[in-house]
Amino acid sequence: MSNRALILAALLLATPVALAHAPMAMAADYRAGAIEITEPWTRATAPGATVGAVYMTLTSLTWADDLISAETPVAGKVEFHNATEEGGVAKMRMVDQVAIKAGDTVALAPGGIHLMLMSLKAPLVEGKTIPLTLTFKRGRSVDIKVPVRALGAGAEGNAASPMDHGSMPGMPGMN
Ligand SMILES: [Cu+2]
Repeated sequence: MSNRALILAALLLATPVALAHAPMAMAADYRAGAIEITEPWTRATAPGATVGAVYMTLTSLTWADDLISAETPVAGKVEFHNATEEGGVAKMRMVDQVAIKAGDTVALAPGGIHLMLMSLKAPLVEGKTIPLTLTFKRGRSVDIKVPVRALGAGAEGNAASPMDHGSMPGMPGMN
Protein backbone atom coordinates (compact mmCIF):
# COMPACT_ATOMS: atom_id res chain seq x y z
CA MET A 1 0.00 0.00 0.00
CA SER A 2 2.83 2.40 0.70
CA ASN A 3 4.05 1.94 -2.86
CA ARG A 4 0.66 2.94 -4.15
CA ALA A 5 0.59 5.93 -1.85
CA LEU A 6 4.00 7.03 -3.04
CA ILE A 7 2.98 6.72 -6.65
CA LEU A 8 -0.16 8.69 -5.97
CA ALA A 9 1.81 11.35 -4.14
CA ALA A 10 4.23 11.58 -7.04
CA LEU A 11 1.38 12.00 -9.49
CA LEU A 12 -0.25 14.65 -7.37
CA LEU A 13 3.01 16.52 -7.01
CA ALA A 14 3.60 16.52 -10.74
CA THR A 15 1.73 19.75 -11.17
CA PRO A 16 3.34 23.15 -11.69
CA VAL A 17 1.77 24.54 -8.54
CA ALA A 18 3.01 21.74 -6.31
CA LEU A 19 6.46 21.76 -7.88
CA ALA A 20 6.83 25.47 -7.40
CA HIS A 21 5.95 25.33 -3.74
CA ALA A 22 7.39 21.98 -2.68
CA PRO A 23 10.08 20.82 -5.11
CA MET A 24 11.30 17.98 -2.89
CA ALA A 25 8.13 17.00 -1.08
CA MET A 26 7.63 13.46 -2.31
CA ALA A 27 6.03 12.35 0.94
CA ALA A 28 2.72 13.31 2.44
CA ASP A 29 2.08 16.91 3.26
CA TYR A 30 0.52 16.10 6.63
CA ARG A 31 -0.19 13.15 8.86
CA ALA A 32 -2.81 12.46 11.52
CA GLY A 33 -2.45 9.01 13.04
CA ALA A 34 -2.82 6.50 10.23
CA ILE A 35 -4.01 9.07 7.71
CA GLU A 36 -1.85 10.97 5.26
CA ILE A 37 -3.20 14.24 3.94
CA THR A 38 -1.73 15.26 0.59
CA GLU A 39 -2.13 18.28 -1.64
CA PRO A 40 -4.92 20.19 0.03
CA TRP A 41 -6.22 23.07 -2.08
CA THR A 42 -9.08 25.44 -2.50
CA ARG A 43 -9.89 28.03 -5.11
CA ALA A 44 -10.28 31.76 -4.99
CA THR A 45 -13.81 33.04 -4.51
CA ALA A 46 -15.58 35.77 -6.42
CA PRO A 47 -16.54 38.93 -4.54
CA GLY A 48 -19.65 38.33 -2.48
CA ALA A 49 -19.37 34.56 -2.53
CA THR A 50 -20.45 32.98 0.74
CA VAL A 51 -19.09 29.47 0.24
CA GLY A 52 -15.88 27.79 -0.85
CA ALA A 53 -14.75 24.21 -1.35
CA VAL A 54 -11.60 22.48 -0.11
CA TYR A 55 -10.09 19.39 -1.72
CA MET A 56 -7.32 17.00 -0.70
CA THR A 57 -6.33 13.36 -0.79
CA LEU A 58 -6.64 11.18 2.31
CA THR A 59 -4.69 7.94 2.47
CA SER A 60 -4.82 5.29 5.18
CA LEU A 61 -1.35 3.88 5.77
CA THR A 62 -2.58 1.22 8.16
CA TRP A 63 -5.95 1.13 9.84
CA ALA A 64 -9.21 2.80 8.92
CA ASP A 65 -10.29 6.16 10.26
CA ASP A 66 -13.00 8.73 9.61
CA LEU A 67 -12.62 12.44 9.08
CA ILE A 68 -15.34 13.67 11.41
CA SER A 69 -14.93 17.43 11.60
CA ALA A 70 -13.07 20.38 10.15
CA GLU A 71 -12.87 24.00 11.10
CA THR A 72 -11.23 27.16 9.92
CA PRO A 73 -11.30 30.73 11.20
CA VAL A 74 -12.19 31.98 7.71
CA ALA A 75 -15.61 30.31 7.65
CA GLY A 76 -18.58 30.11 9.97
CA LYS A 77 -18.53 26.35 9.70
CA VAL A 78 -17.27 23.52 7.53
CA GLU A 79 -19.57 20.85 6.15
CA PHE A 80 -18.79 17.63 4.33
CA HIS A 81 -20.55 17.40 0.97
CA ASN A 82 -20.77 14.78 -1.70
CA ALA A 83 -21.53 15.90 -5.23
CA THR A 84 -23.05 13.40 -7.61
CA GLU A 85 -24.62 13.53 -11.00
CA GLU A 86 -27.91 11.79 -11.62
CA GLY A 87 -29.38 11.90 -15.09
CA GLY A 88 -27.24 14.87 -16.00
CA VAL A 89 -28.33 16.85 -12.95
CA ALA A 90 -25.68 17.82 -10.39
CA LYS A 91 -26.78 17.04 -6.86
CA MET A 92 -25.21 17.78 -3.54
CA ARG A 93 -25.80 16.21 -0.20
CA MET A 94 -24.30 16.59 3.24
CA VAL A 95 -22.47 13.66 4.78
CA ASP A 96 -21.55 13.23 8.43
CA GLN A 97 -17.99 12.09 7.88
CA VAL A 98 -15.49 10.97 5.29
CA ALA A 99 -14.58 7.34 5.85
CA ILE A 100 -11.13 6.09 4.84
CA LYS A 101 -10.91 2.31 4.83
CA ALA A 102 -7.73 0.55 5.90
CA GLY A 103 -5.10 0.98 3.22
CA ASP A 104 -7.45 2.97 1.03
CA THR A 105 -7.18 6.37 -0.60
CA VAL A 106 -10.06 8.83 -0.77
CA ALA A 107 -9.73 11.75 -3.15
CA LEU A 108 -11.70 14.85 -2.26
CA ALA A 109 -12.05 16.50 -5.64
CA PRO A 110 -14.36 18.67 -7.74
CA GLY A 111 -17.46 16.71 -8.67
CA GLY A 112 -17.19 14.42 -5.63
CA ILE A 113 -16.59 14.67 -1.92
CA HIS A 114 -15.40 18.02 -0.67
CA LEU A 115 -15.22 20.18 2.41
CA MET A 116 -17.62 23.08 2.12
CA LEU A 117 -16.66 26.32 3.78
CA MET A 118 -19.94 27.90 4.85
CA SER A 119 -20.50 31.57 5.69
CA LEU A 120 -17.10 32.77 4.49
CA LYS A 121 -15.88 35.73 6.49
CA ALA A 122 -13.69 37.07 3.69
CA PRO A 123 -12.96 36.18 0.06
CA LEU A 124 -10.39 33.46 -0.58
CA VAL A 125 -7.48 35.11 -2.37
CA GLU A 126 -5.33 33.30 -4.95
CA GLY A 127 -1.76 32.72 -3.80
CA LYS A 128 -2.60 32.80 -0.10
CA THR A 129 -3.24 29.92 2.23
CA ILE A 130 -5.99 29.33 4.74
CA PRO A 131 -5.59 27.41 8.00
CA LEU A 132 -7.75 24.33 8.47
CA THR A 133 -7.98 21.89 11.37
CA LEU A 134 -8.99 18.32 10.57
CA THR A 135 -10.21 15.98 13.31
CA PHE A 136 -10.43 12.21 12.94
CA LYS A 137 -12.59 9.69 14.74
CA ARG A 138 -9.65 7.98 16.43
CA GLY A 139 -8.92 11.24 18.17
CA ARG A 140 -6.10 12.75 16.14
CA SER A 141 -6.33 16.18 14.70
CA VAL A 142 -3.96 18.12 12.50
CA ASP A 143 -3.57 21.76 11.50
CA ILE A 144 -2.95 22.17 7.80
CA LYS A 145 -2.47 25.09 5.45
CA VAL A 146 -4.58 25.06 2.31
CA PRO A 147 -3.20 26.91 -0.74
CA VAL A 148 -5.71 29.02 -2.65
CA ARG A 149 -5.59 28.41 -6.40
CA ALA A 150 -7.02 30.57 -9.16
CA LEU A 151 -10.74 31.22 -9.38
CA GLY A 152 -11.18 28.91 -12.35
CA ALA A 153 -9.00 26.07 -11.04
CA GLY A 154 -10.54 22.65 -11.08
CA ALA A 155 -10.18 19.13 -12.34
CA GLU A 156 -13.67 19.21 -13.81
CA GLY A 157 -14.60 21.64 -16.52
CA ASN A 158 -17.73 22.76 -14.71
CA ALA A 159 -16.23 23.09 -11.28
CA ALA A 160 -15.12 26.69 -11.41
CA SER A 161 -17.89 27.97 -9.18
CA PRO A 162 -20.05 26.63 -6.39
CA MET A 163 -23.18 27.23 -8.47
CA ASP A 164 -24.29 23.64 -8.09
CA HIS A 165 -24.97 24.32 -4.43
CA GLY A 166 -27.82 26.66 -5.33
CA SER A 167 -30.07 23.68 -5.94
CA MET A 168 -29.17 21.97 -2.69
CA PRO A 169 -32.26 21.85 -0.51
CA GLY A 170 -32.13 23.13 3.01
CA MET A 171 -28.94 25.13 2.65
CA PRO A 172 -29.10 28.23 4.82
CA GLY A 173 -27.52 31.47 3.83
CA MET A 174 -27.18 30.75 0.16
CA ASN A 175 -27.37 33.64 -2.29
CU1 LIG B 1 -20.52 21.57 -1.30
